[in-house]
Amino acid sequence: KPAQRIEVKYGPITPKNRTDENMERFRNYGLGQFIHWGLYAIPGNEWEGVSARGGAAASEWIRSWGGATAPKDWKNTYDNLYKQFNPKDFDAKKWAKQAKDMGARYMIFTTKHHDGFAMWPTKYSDYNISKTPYKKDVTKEIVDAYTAEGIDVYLYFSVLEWNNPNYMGAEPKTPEEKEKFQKFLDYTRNQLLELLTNYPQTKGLWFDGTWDKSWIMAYEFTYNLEKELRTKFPGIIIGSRFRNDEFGKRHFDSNGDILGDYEQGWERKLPAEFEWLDGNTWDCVMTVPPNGWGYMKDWSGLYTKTSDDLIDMLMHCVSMNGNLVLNFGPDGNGKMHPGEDILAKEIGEWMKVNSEAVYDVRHAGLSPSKLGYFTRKENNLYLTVFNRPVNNIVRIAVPKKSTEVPKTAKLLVDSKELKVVHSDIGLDLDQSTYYDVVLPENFNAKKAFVIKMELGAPK
Ligand code: JFZ
Repeated sequence: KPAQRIEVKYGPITPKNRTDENMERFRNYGLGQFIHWGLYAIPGNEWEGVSARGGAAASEWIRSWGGATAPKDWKNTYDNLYKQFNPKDFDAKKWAKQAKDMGARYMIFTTKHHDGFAMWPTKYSDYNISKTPYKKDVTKEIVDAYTAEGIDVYLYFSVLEWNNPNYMGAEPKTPEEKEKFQKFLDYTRNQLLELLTNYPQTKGLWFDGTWDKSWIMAYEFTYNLEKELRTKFPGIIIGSRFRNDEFGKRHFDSNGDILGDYEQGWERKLPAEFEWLDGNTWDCVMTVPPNGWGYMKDWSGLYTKTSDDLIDMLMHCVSMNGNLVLNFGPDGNGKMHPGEDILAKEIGEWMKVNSEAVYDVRHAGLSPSKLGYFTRKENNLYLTVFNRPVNNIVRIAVPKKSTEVPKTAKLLVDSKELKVVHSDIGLDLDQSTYYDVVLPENFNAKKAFVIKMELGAPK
Protein backbone atom coordinates (compact mmCIF):
# COMPACT_ATOMS: atom_id res chain seq x y z
CA LYS A 1 0.00 0.00 0.00
CA PRO A 2 1.34 3.47 -0.81
CA ALA A 3 2.00 5.91 2.06
CA GLN A 4 -0.54 8.23 0.52
CA ARG A 5 -3.55 7.20 -1.53
CA ILE A 6 -3.20 7.99 -5.20
CA GLU A 7 -5.91 8.53 -7.76
CA VAL A 8 -6.93 5.27 -9.41
CA LYS A 9 -9.51 5.52 -12.16
CA TYR A 10 -9.87 1.83 -12.85
CA GLY A 11 -9.98 0.58 -9.30
CA PRO A 12 -12.60 -1.56 -7.54
CA ILE A 13 -16.20 -1.49 -8.78
CA THR A 14 -17.67 -3.27 -5.75
CA PRO A 15 -17.02 -2.55 -2.05
CA LYS A 16 -14.34 -4.54 -0.19
CA ASN A 17 -16.79 -6.87 1.52
CA ARG A 18 -20.15 -7.02 -0.17
CA THR A 19 -22.88 -7.76 2.36
CA ASP A 20 -25.54 -9.13 -0.01
CA GLU A 21 -26.94 -12.62 0.29
CA ASN A 22 -24.75 -14.12 -2.46
CA MET A 23 -21.54 -12.94 -0.80
CA GLU A 24 -22.68 -14.07 2.63
CA ARG A 25 -23.33 -17.47 1.10
CA PHE A 26 -19.85 -17.48 -0.39
CA ARG A 27 -18.29 -16.76 3.00
CA ASN A 28 -20.27 -19.63 4.54
CA TYR A 29 -19.44 -22.39 2.05
CA GLY A 30 -16.46 -23.84 3.91
CA LEU A 31 -15.71 -26.56 1.37
CA GLY A 32 -15.80 -26.49 -2.42
CA GLN A 33 -14.83 -28.64 -5.38
CA PHE A 34 -12.81 -27.58 -8.42
CA ILE A 35 -13.06 -29.65 -11.60
CA HIS A 36 -10.45 -29.36 -14.34
CA TRP A 37 -11.80 -31.22 -17.31
CA GLY A 38 -10.98 -30.68 -20.94
CA LEU A 39 -9.03 -32.20 -23.83
CA TYR A 40 -5.95 -32.57 -21.59
CA ALA A 41 -7.86 -35.33 -19.79
CA ILE A 42 -7.24 -37.62 -22.78
CA PRO A 43 -3.41 -37.61 -22.65
CA GLY A 44 -3.31 -37.32 -18.86
CA ASN A 45 0.14 -36.40 -17.68
CA GLU A 46 2.12 -38.79 -19.92
CA TRP A 47 1.59 -38.99 -23.61
CA GLU A 48 3.62 -39.88 -26.69
CA GLY A 49 6.80 -39.57 -24.71
CA VAL A 50 5.95 -36.16 -23.26
CA SER A 51 5.72 -35.93 -19.52
CA ALA A 52 3.92 -33.24 -17.55
CA ARG A 53 4.18 -34.24 -13.92
CA GLY A 54 4.64 -31.83 -11.08
CA GLY A 55 6.81 -28.77 -10.84
CA ALA A 56 5.57 -26.22 -13.29
CA ALA A 57 4.61 -29.01 -15.68
CA ALA A 58 0.99 -29.51 -14.74
CA SER A 59 -0.93 -32.08 -16.78
CA GLU A 60 -3.32 -29.49 -18.25
CA TRP A 61 -0.25 -27.67 -19.59
CA ILE A 62 0.95 -30.66 -21.63
CA ARG A 63 0.29 -28.88 -24.95
CA SER A 64 2.79 -26.17 -24.14
CA TRP A 65 5.10 -28.49 -22.24
CA GLY A 66 6.29 -30.67 -25.08
CA GLY A 67 9.52 -28.74 -25.47
CA ALA A 68 12.34 -30.51 -27.23
CA THR A 69 11.00 -33.95 -26.32
CA ALA A 70 7.69 -33.45 -28.12
CA PRO A 71 7.03 -35.30 -31.35
CA LYS A 72 6.89 -33.18 -34.48
CA ASP A 73 3.65 -31.36 -34.97
CA TRP A 74 2.87 -31.78 -31.29
CA LYS A 75 0.61 -28.77 -30.91
CA ASN A 76 -1.37 -29.70 -33.97
CA THR A 77 -1.77 -33.23 -32.64
CA TYR A 78 -3.07 -31.82 -29.38
CA ASP A 79 -5.46 -29.46 -31.16
CA ASN A 80 -7.01 -32.47 -32.90
CA LEU A 81 -7.70 -34.34 -29.69
CA TYR A 82 -11.26 -33.04 -29.69
CA LYS A 83 -12.01 -35.57 -32.44
CA GLN A 84 -11.55 -38.26 -29.80
CA PHE A 85 -13.41 -36.63 -26.95
CA ASN A 86 -16.18 -39.08 -26.14
CA PRO A 87 -16.42 -39.62 -22.38
CA LYS A 88 -18.57 -42.72 -22.27
CA ASP A 89 -18.62 -42.88 -18.46
CA PHE A 90 -19.47 -39.23 -17.87
CA ASP A 91 -22.41 -38.84 -15.53
CA ALA A 92 -22.78 -35.31 -14.14
CA LYS A 93 -25.31 -36.50 -11.57
CA LYS A 94 -22.79 -38.98 -10.22
CA TRP A 95 -20.15 -36.25 -9.87
CA ALA A 96 -22.63 -33.94 -8.17
CA LYS A 97 -23.73 -36.68 -5.78
CA GLN A 98 -20.12 -37.41 -4.90
CA ALA A 99 -19.42 -33.72 -4.27
CA LYS A 100 -22.53 -33.50 -2.10
CA ASP A 101 -21.48 -36.55 -0.09
CA MET A 102 -18.04 -35.04 0.35
CA GLY A 103 -19.66 -31.94 1.83
CA ALA A 104 -18.88 -29.41 -0.93
CA ARG A 105 -21.23 -26.44 -1.03
CA TYR A 106 -19.88 -24.88 -4.23
CA MET A 107 -18.01 -26.00 -7.30
CA ILE A 108 -15.91 -24.42 -10.03
CA PHE A 109 -15.86 -25.93 -13.51
CA THR A 110 -13.34 -25.24 -16.28
CA THR A 111 -15.50 -24.08 -19.17
CA LYS A 112 -12.38 -23.17 -21.16
CA HIS A 113 -8.75 -23.68 -20.18
CA HIS A 114 -5.62 -22.25 -21.84
CA ASP A 115 -5.94 -24.59 -24.83
CA GLY A 116 -8.98 -22.52 -25.85
CA PHE A 117 -11.33 -25.48 -26.16
CA ALA A 118 -14.87 -24.57 -25.06
CA MET A 119 -16.70 -27.20 -23.00
CA TRP A 120 -19.98 -25.61 -24.05
CA PRO A 121 -21.41 -25.18 -27.58
CA THR A 122 -20.27 -21.59 -28.04
CA LYS A 123 -21.46 -19.65 -31.06
CA TYR A 124 -18.22 -17.72 -31.17
CA SER A 125 -15.74 -20.48 -32.01
CA ASP A 126 -15.88 -23.84 -33.73
CA TYR A 127 -13.39 -25.26 -31.28
CA ASN A 128 -16.05 -26.52 -28.88
CA ILE A 129 -17.77 -29.55 -27.42
CA SER A 130 -20.46 -29.79 -30.11
CA LYS A 131 -17.75 -30.75 -32.62
CA THR A 132 -16.63 -33.79 -30.63
CA PRO A 133 -18.09 -37.29 -31.01
CA TYR A 134 -19.75 -36.67 -27.64
CA LYS A 135 -21.57 -33.59 -29.00
CA LYS A 136 -23.60 -32.87 -25.86
CA ASP A 137 -23.19 -29.77 -23.71
CA VAL A 138 -21.21 -30.99 -20.69
CA THR A 139 -21.31 -27.56 -19.07
CA LYS A 140 -25.10 -27.65 -19.03
CA GLU A 141 -25.12 -31.17 -17.64
CA ILE A 142 -22.76 -30.12 -14.87
CA VAL A 143 -24.52 -26.87 -14.02
CA ASP A 144 -27.89 -28.63 -13.87
CA ALA A 145 -26.71 -31.64 -11.87
CA TYR A 146 -24.83 -29.63 -9.24
CA THR A 147 -27.59 -27.07 -8.93
CA ALA A 148 -30.06 -29.92 -8.37
CA GLU A 149 -27.88 -31.11 -5.46
CA GLY A 150 -27.95 -27.62 -3.96
CA ILE A 151 -24.30 -26.96 -4.83
CA ASP A 152 -23.57 -23.46 -6.17
CA VAL A 153 -21.78 -23.37 -9.53
CA TYR A 154 -18.93 -21.05 -10.56
CA LEU A 155 -17.37 -21.05 -14.00
CA TYR A 156 -13.62 -21.10 -14.53
CA PHE A 157 -12.65 -19.18 -17.65
CA SER A 158 -9.16 -18.74 -19.06
CA VAL A 159 -8.82 -15.51 -20.98
CA LEU A 160 -5.54 -16.44 -22.66
CA GLU A 161 -5.73 -18.99 -25.46
CA TRP A 162 -2.67 -20.77 -26.81
CA ASN A 163 -4.08 -21.42 -30.27
CA ASN A 164 -6.18 -18.35 -31.05
CA PRO A 165 -4.62 -16.39 -33.94
CA ASN A 166 -6.14 -13.18 -32.55
CA TYR A 167 -4.57 -13.64 -29.14
CA MET A 168 -1.12 -12.34 -28.31
CA GLY A 169 0.63 -12.12 -24.97
CA ALA A 170 2.66 -9.02 -25.77
CA GLU A 171 1.17 -5.58 -25.97
CA PRO A 172 -0.46 -5.08 -29.40
CA LYS A 173 1.42 -2.25 -31.12
CA THR A 174 0.85 -2.14 -34.88
CA PRO A 175 -2.62 -1.31 -36.26
CA GLU A 176 -2.95 -4.94 -37.43
CA GLU A 177 -2.11 -6.26 -33.99
CA LYS A 178 -4.50 -3.84 -32.38
CA GLU A 179 -7.28 -4.87 -34.68
CA LYS A 180 -6.64 -8.54 -34.03
CA PHE A 181 -6.57 -8.11 -30.30
CA GLN A 182 -9.74 -6.04 -30.36
CA LYS A 183 -11.37 -8.99 -32.12
CA PHE A 184 -10.14 -11.20 -29.34
CA LEU A 185 -11.54 -8.88 -26.68
CA ASP A 186 -14.94 -8.80 -28.40
CA TYR A 187 -14.87 -12.58 -28.60
CA THR A 188 -14.07 -12.84 -24.90
CA ARG A 189 -16.93 -10.51 -24.02
CA ASN A 190 -19.32 -12.48 -26.23
CA GLN A 191 -18.33 -15.78 -24.66
CA LEU A 192 -18.79 -14.47 -21.14
CA LEU A 193 -22.21 -13.00 -21.87
CA GLU A 194 -23.11 -16.25 -23.59
CA LEU A 195 -22.04 -18.38 -20.63
CA LEU A 196 -24.00 -16.33 -18.12
CA THR A 197 -27.04 -16.29 -20.41
CA ASN A 198 -26.92 -20.03 -21.16
CA TYR A 199 -26.38 -21.00 -17.53
CA PRO A 200 -28.35 -18.52 -15.44
CA GLN A 201 -27.78 -20.55 -12.26
CA THR A 202 -24.10 -19.50 -12.34
CA LYS A 203 -23.12 -17.79 -9.10
CA GLY A 204 -19.76 -16.46 -10.17
CA LEU A 205 -16.78 -16.46 -12.49
CA TRP A 206 -13.29 -17.74 -11.69
CA PHE A 207 -10.91 -16.04 -14.07
CA ASP A 208 -7.49 -17.24 -15.12
CA GLY A 209 -4.88 -16.54 -17.78
CA THR A 210 -5.07 -12.79 -17.19
CA TRP A 211 -1.38 -12.15 -16.58
CA ASP A 212 -0.21 -11.24 -20.09
CA LYS A 213 0.72 -7.71 -21.03
CA SER A 214 -1.98 -7.53 -23.72
CA TRP A 215 -4.73 -8.10 -21.15
CA ILE A 216 -3.06 -5.85 -18.60
CA MET A 217 -3.02 -3.00 -21.13
CA ALA A 218 -6.73 -3.53 -21.83
CA TYR A 219 -7.68 -2.16 -18.40
CA GLU A 220 -10.31 0.18 -19.77
CA PHE A 221 -12.00 -2.66 -21.63
CA THR A 222 -11.86 -5.02 -18.64
CA TYR A 223 -13.19 -2.34 -16.30
CA ASN A 224 -16.17 -1.73 -18.56
CA LEU A 225 -16.72 -5.44 -19.05
CA GLU A 226 -16.81 -6.04 -15.31
CA LYS A 227 -19.40 -3.25 -15.02
CA GLU A 228 -21.44 -4.73 -17.83
CA LEU A 229 -21.40 -8.24 -16.35
CA ARG A 230 -22.49 -6.88 -12.98
CA THR A 231 -25.29 -4.81 -14.51
CA LYS A 232 -26.61 -7.61 -16.69
CA PHE A 233 -26.19 -10.34 -14.08
CA PRO A 234 -26.82 -8.72 -10.70
CA GLY A 235 -25.25 -10.48 -7.74
CA ILE A 236 -22.56 -12.21 -9.82
CA ILE A 237 -19.36 -12.94 -7.90
CA ILE A 238 -16.05 -12.15 -9.59
CA GLY A 239 -12.64 -12.97 -8.12
CA SER A 240 -9.59 -10.73 -7.96
CA ARG A 241 -7.85 -12.42 -10.88
CA PHE A 242 -9.99 -10.80 -13.54
CA ARG A 243 -8.27 -7.49 -14.07
CA ASN A 244 -5.82 -4.79 -13.01
CA ASP A 245 -5.82 -1.03 -12.68
CA GLU A 246 -4.28 1.45 -15.15
CA PHE A 247 -0.88 1.03 -13.46
CA GLY A 248 -0.87 -2.71 -14.14
CA LYS A 249 -1.56 -3.72 -10.55
CA ARG A 250 -3.39 -7.05 -10.49
CA HIS A 251 -5.62 -8.52 -7.72
CA PHE A 252 -5.17 -5.33 -5.67
CA ASP A 253 -5.04 -1.86 -7.16
CA SER A 254 -2.30 0.70 -6.57
CA ASN A 255 -3.91 1.68 -3.26
CA GLY A 256 -3.97 -1.93 -2.10
CA ASP A 257 -7.75 -2.19 -2.53
CA ILE A 258 -9.04 -5.54 -3.72
CA LEU A 259 -10.25 -5.74 -7.34
CA GLY A 260 -13.31 -7.98 -7.37
CA ASP A 261 -15.27 -9.70 -4.65
CA TYR A 262 -12.81 -12.14 -3.14
CA GLU A 263 -9.09 -12.75 -3.12
CA GLN A 264 -8.05 -15.33 -5.68
CA GLY A 265 -4.33 -15.38 -4.97
CA TRP A 266 -4.39 -18.29 -2.51
CA GLU A 267 -3.59 -20.92 -5.05
CA ARG A 268 -1.87 -23.91 -3.45
CA LYS A 269 -0.92 -21.44 -0.72
CA LEU A 270 -2.26 -20.74 2.74
CA PRO A 271 -1.84 -17.60 4.84
CA ALA A 272 0.34 -18.24 7.87
CA GLU A 273 -1.32 -15.41 9.76
CA PHE A 274 -4.88 -14.18 9.83
CA GLU A 275 -3.72 -10.55 9.58
CA TRP A 276 -2.22 -11.16 6.13
CA LEU A 277 -5.74 -11.40 4.76
CA ASP A 278 -6.55 -7.83 5.71
CA GLY A 279 -10.21 -8.73 6.22
CA ASN A 280 -10.76 -9.76 2.60
CA THR A 281 -13.03 -12.60 1.54
CA TRP A 282 -10.97 -15.45 0.08
CA ASP A 283 -10.69 -19.08 -0.88
CA CYS A 284 -7.79 -21.45 -1.40
CA VAL A 285 -7.76 -23.80 -4.39
CA MET A 286 -5.74 -26.99 -3.89
CA THR A 287 -4.46 -29.88 -5.95
CA VAL A 288 -4.04 -33.45 -4.73
CA PRO A 289 -0.60 -33.92 -6.35
CA PRO A 290 1.97 -31.16 -5.72
CA ASN A 291 0.87 -29.46 -8.95
CA GLY A 292 -1.37 -30.69 -11.75
CA TRP A 293 -5.05 -29.84 -12.10
CA GLY A 294 -6.04 -31.88 -15.12
CA TYR A 295 -6.20 -35.71 -15.05
CA MET A 296 -2.94 -37.40 -14.05
CA LYS A 297 -3.05 -41.09 -14.76
CA ASP A 298 0.23 -41.62 -12.97
CA TRP A 299 0.52 -40.44 -9.38
CA SER A 300 3.46 -42.70 -8.62
CA GLY A 301 6.54 -41.10 -7.15
CA LEU A 302 4.63 -37.92 -6.32
CA TYR A 303 3.40 -36.92 -2.90
CA THR A 304 -0.38 -36.93 -3.09
CA LYS A 305 -2.22 -35.26 -0.24
CA THR A 306 -4.07 -37.47 2.20
CA SER A 307 -7.50 -36.75 3.63
CA ASP A 308 -5.72 -35.76 6.87
CA ASP A 309 -3.63 -33.20 4.97
CA LEU A 310 -6.72 -31.83 3.28
CA ILE A 311 -8.87 -31.69 6.40
CA ASP A 312 -6.01 -29.80 8.09
CA MET A 313 -5.98 -27.32 5.19
CA LEU A 314 -9.76 -27.06 5.29
CA MET A 315 -9.70 -26.12 8.98
CA HIS A 316 -6.80 -23.76 8.40
CA CYS A 317 -8.96 -21.97 5.79
CA VAL A 318 -12.21 -21.78 7.70
CA SER A 319 -10.46 -20.72 10.92
CA MET A 320 -9.33 -17.67 8.90
CA ASN A 321 -12.69 -17.00 7.20
CA GLY A 322 -11.75 -18.71 3.92
CA ASN A 323 -12.99 -21.71 1.95
CA LEU A 324 -11.00 -24.69 0.72
CA VAL A 325 -11.66 -25.79 -2.85
CA LEU A 326 -10.36 -29.27 -3.61
CA ASN A 327 -9.48 -30.02 -7.21
CA PHE A 328 -10.54 -33.13 -9.14
CA GLY A 329 -9.23 -33.99 -12.59
CA PRO A 330 -11.51 -36.58 -14.23
CA ASP A 331 -10.13 -38.75 -17.04
CA GLY A 332 -11.02 -38.70 -20.72
CA ASN A 333 -13.90 -41.09 -20.14
CA GLY A 334 -15.43 -38.90 -17.45
CA LYS A 335 -14.32 -40.93 -14.45
CA MET A 336 -12.61 -39.44 -11.40
CA HIS A 337 -9.15 -40.70 -10.52
CA PRO A 338 -9.56 -43.65 -8.11
CA GLY A 339 -7.44 -41.75 -5.59
CA GLU A 340 -9.86 -38.84 -5.77
CA ASP A 341 -12.79 -41.18 -5.14
CA ILE A 342 -11.09 -42.35 -1.95
CA LEU A 343 -10.38 -38.80 -0.78
CA ALA A 344 -13.95 -37.68 -1.47
CA LYS A 345 -15.24 -40.60 0.57
CA GLU A 346 -12.90 -40.06 3.51
CA ILE A 347 -13.50 -36.32 3.65
CA GLY A 348 -17.25 -36.92 3.36
CA GLU A 349 -17.21 -39.35 6.27
CA TRP A 350 -15.34 -36.82 8.37
CA MET A 351 -17.69 -34.02 7.34
CA LYS A 352 -20.76 -36.07 8.29
CA VAL A 353 -19.59 -35.95 11.90
CA ASN A 354 -17.81 -32.62 12.02
CA SER A 355 -19.23 -30.22 9.43
CA GLU A 356 -20.74 -28.08 12.19
CA ALA A 357 -17.19 -26.78 12.78
CA VAL A 358 -16.81 -26.00 9.05
CA TYR A 359 -20.07 -24.50 7.73
CA ASP A 360 -21.13 -20.91 8.45
CA VAL A 361 -18.29 -20.38 10.94
CA ARG A 362 -15.92 -17.48 11.47
CA HIS A 363 -12.46 -16.75 12.83
CA ALA A 364 -12.70 -17.15 16.60
CA GLY A 365 -10.29 -14.36 17.51
CA LEU A 366 -8.34 -16.47 20.02
CA SER A 367 -4.57 -16.96 19.94
CA PRO A 368 -3.84 -19.89 17.62
CA SER A 369 -3.60 -23.23 19.41
CA LYS A 370 -0.80 -25.72 18.79
CA LEU A 371 -3.41 -28.45 19.05
CA GLY A 372 -5.50 -27.46 16.05
CA TYR A 373 -7.84 -24.78 14.69
CA PHE A 374 -10.55 -22.68 16.31
CA THR A 375 -13.77 -21.76 14.55
CA ARG A 376 -16.80 -20.01 15.92
CA LYS A 377 -20.54 -19.81 15.27
CA GLU A 378 -22.76 -17.73 17.57
CA ASN A 379 -21.81 -18.69 21.12
CA ASN A 380 -20.26 -21.96 20.06
CA LEU A 381 -16.53 -22.35 19.92
CA TYR A 382 -15.05 -25.31 18.04
CA LEU A 383 -11.56 -26.66 18.35
CA THR A 384 -10.59 -29.21 15.71
CA VAL A 385 -7.78 -31.16 17.31
CA PHE A 386 -5.02 -32.54 15.07
CA ASN A 387 -2.33 -32.82 17.74
CA ARG A 388 -3.77 -34.69 20.67
CA PRO A 389 -2.03 -33.92 23.97
CA VAL A 390 -0.40 -36.92 25.63
CA ASN A 391 -2.06 -36.07 28.96
CA ASN A 392 -5.51 -35.81 27.34
CA ILE A 393 -5.90 -32.26 28.60
CA VAL A 394 -6.92 -29.83 25.89
CA ARG A 395 -5.90 -26.47 27.26
CA ILE A 396 -7.64 -23.42 25.83
CA ALA A 397 -6.07 -19.99 26.34
CA VAL A 398 -8.61 -17.21 26.79
CA PRO A 399 -7.71 -13.53 27.32
CA LYS A 400 -7.99 -12.68 31.02
CA LYS A 401 -10.36 -9.84 30.24
CA SER A 402 -12.62 -11.94 28.06
CA THR A 403 -16.31 -11.70 28.84
CA GLU A 404 -16.89 -15.15 27.39
CA VAL A 405 -15.19 -18.37 28.33
CA PRO A 406 -15.84 -22.09 27.63
CA LYS A 407 -18.61 -23.30 29.95
CA THR A 408 -19.41 -26.73 28.53
CA ALA A 409 -17.62 -29.03 26.10
CA LYS A 410 -18.44 -32.13 24.13
CA LEU A 411 -17.03 -34.12 21.24
CA LEU A 412 -18.99 -33.86 18.01
CA VAL A 413 -18.32 -37.55 17.44
CA ASP A 414 -20.44 -38.79 20.35
CA SER A 415 -21.94 -35.69 22.04
CA LYS A 416 -20.76 -36.87 25.47
CA GLU A 417 -20.19 -34.05 27.95
CA LEU A 418 -16.57 -33.45 28.85
CA LYS A 419 -15.25 -31.89 32.04
CA VAL A 420 -14.17 -28.23 31.73
CA VAL A 421 -11.86 -26.96 34.47
CA HIS A 422 -10.72 -23.39 34.90
CA SER A 423 -6.98 -23.74 35.45
CA ASP A 424 -5.55 -20.40 36.36
CA ILE A 425 -2.00 -21.68 36.32
CA GLY A 426 -0.50 -18.28 37.09
CA LEU A 427 1.33 -18.10 33.81
CA ASP A 428 1.15 -14.51 32.72
CA LEU A 429 3.04 -14.45 29.44
CA ASP A 430 0.22 -13.32 27.22
CA GLN A 431 -2.55 -12.08 29.51
CA SER A 432 -4.33 -15.41 29.22
CA THR A 433 -6.20 -17.60 31.58
CA TYR A 434 -6.75 -21.27 30.82
CA TYR A 435 -9.65 -23.65 30.48
CA ASP A 436 -8.91 -27.35 30.41
CA VAL A 437 -11.15 -29.76 28.55
CA VAL A 438 -10.48 -33.28 29.74
CA LEU A 439 -10.64 -36.00 27.09
CA PRO A 440 -11.94 -39.46 28.03
CA GLU A 441 -9.11 -41.98 28.56
CA ASN A 442 -10.76 -44.55 26.38
CA PHE A 443 -11.37 -42.22 23.46
CA ASN A 444 -9.68 -43.47 20.30
CA ALA A 445 -9.40 -41.01 17.46
CA LYS A 446 -8.12 -42.11 14.07
CA LYS A 447 -8.59 -38.67 12.58
CA ALA A 448 -8.81 -35.09 13.76
CA PHE A 449 -11.76 -34.58 16.12
CA VAL A 450 -13.85 -31.59 17.09
CA ILE A 451 -14.56 -30.30 20.58
CA LYS A 452 -17.61 -28.07 20.70
CA MET A 453 -17.72 -25.60 23.57
CA GLU A 454 -20.46 -23.26 24.65
CA LEU A 455 -19.25 -19.82 25.63
CA GLY A 456 -20.68 -17.89 28.53
CA ALA A 457 -19.77 -15.33 31.16
CA PRO A 458 -16.86 -16.26 33.46
CA LYS A 459 -17.69 -17.08 37.11
C1 JFZ B 1 -3.54 -21.46 -13.36
C2 JFZ B 1 -3.50 -22.39 -14.54
O1 JFZ B 1 -2.40 -22.08 -15.35
C3 JFZ B 1 -3.47 -23.81 -14.08
O2 JFZ B 1 -3.45 -24.70 -15.17
C4 JFZ B 1 -4.70 -24.10 -13.23
O3 JFZ B 1 -5.87 -23.96 -14.00
C5 JFZ B 1 -4.71 -23.14 -12.05
C6 JFZ B 1 -5.97 -23.29 -11.20
O4 JFZ B 1 -4.62 -21.78 -12.50
O5 JFZ B 1 -2.26 -21.51 -12.75
C7 JFZ B 1 -1.85 -20.50 -11.96
C8 JFZ B 1 -2.38 -19.27 -12.01
C9 JFZ B 1 -1.97 -18.28 -11.11
C10 JFZ B 1 -1.01 -18.56 -10.18
C11 JFZ B 1 -0.46 -19.81 -10.11
C12 JFZ B 1 -0.87 -20.78 -11.02
N1 JFZ B 1 -0.65 -17.59 -9.25
O6 JFZ B 1 -1.20 -16.45 -9.25
O7 JFZ B 1 0.17 -17.85 -8.35
